[in-house]
Order: sequence, then structure tokens, then C-alpha cells
Amino acid sequence: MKLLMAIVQDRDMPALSRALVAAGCRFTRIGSTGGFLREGNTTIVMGLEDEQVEAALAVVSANCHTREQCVNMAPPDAAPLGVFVPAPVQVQVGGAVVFVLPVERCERL
Ligand code: 2BA
Repeated sequence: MKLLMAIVQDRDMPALSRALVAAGCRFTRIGSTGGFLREGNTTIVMGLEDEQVEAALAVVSANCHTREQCVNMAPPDAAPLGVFVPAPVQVQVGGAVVFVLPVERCERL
């Protein structure tokens, strides 16, 4: 058995939720925040039999899209109260960032 953890952009969640339910995947969605952009995203936790993993990854891949986002970065030496010109930086966010972990045991008690 595997535990799949997928970090997904909130905008992709409506379509992804529908597709996972239609594919028979059980999952939990947890509200999360990206450490770099400090914006909301969603972490999905899914317990899967080994043979379900590739199908679940295909569903995630088909429903999570890559987007460009512009962030204003303060220079590293900017004083807290000083005047600085933020440097816009383009970052590519997503599709999904996925971790697949081995599960030693799963119980429903
Ligand atoms: P954030 O941390 O808000 O990162 C958003 C995007 O900013 C990242 O997209 C990446 O393109 C860029 N980025 C992140 N850290 C950076 C850095 N130190 N320097 C330059 N650019 C940086 P993704 O890679 O698609 O990540 C989307 C979200 O997935 C992340 O949001 C974070 O919540 C999560 N994530 C990504 N990699 C992770 C990892 N290795 N472990 C845990 N969570 C991760």
C-alpha cells in the first residue's frame, strides 16, 4: 500500500476532486500554504493499493496545470524600513508536487 501526498493549486481542486471521486479514489484534502509564495494551496492525502497508484497519478496529472506567477522579491540586503525596488521574478507553479510513500499498515478501527 502507498500514501500519495499531492500539493495542488486551489484553482485545480474542483476538477481534480470530481475526477478522483469518479475514479473511485478515497482522499482527504487539507488546506495548506506554500512556503515560498505564502499563498494557499491544497494538500491531498490518498491511501492507495499499489496497483491504483499509476491511475491516481494520471488523474492528478490530467487535472493539475502549470501556471506562471510573478512575485516581487525584496533584495536580500533590503533594510526592514529602507526603500527598495522589488525585483519581479517569474516562477512556474505546479502542476502538482507529489510524494509517494510506503505504508506499513492501515487500519480502520
Ligand atoms: P510554494 O512554496 O509557494 O512555491 C511556489 C513556486 O515557487 C514553486 O512551484 C517554485 O516554482 C517556486 N519556488 C519555490 N521555492 C523556491 C525557491 N526557494 N527559490 C525559487 N523558486 C522557488 P512548485 O515547485 O510547483 O511548488 C508548488 C508548491 O508545492 C509549493 O508552493 C509548496 O507548497 C509545495 N512544494 C514544492 N516542492 C516541495 C517540496 N520539496 N516539499 C514540500 N512542499 C513542496
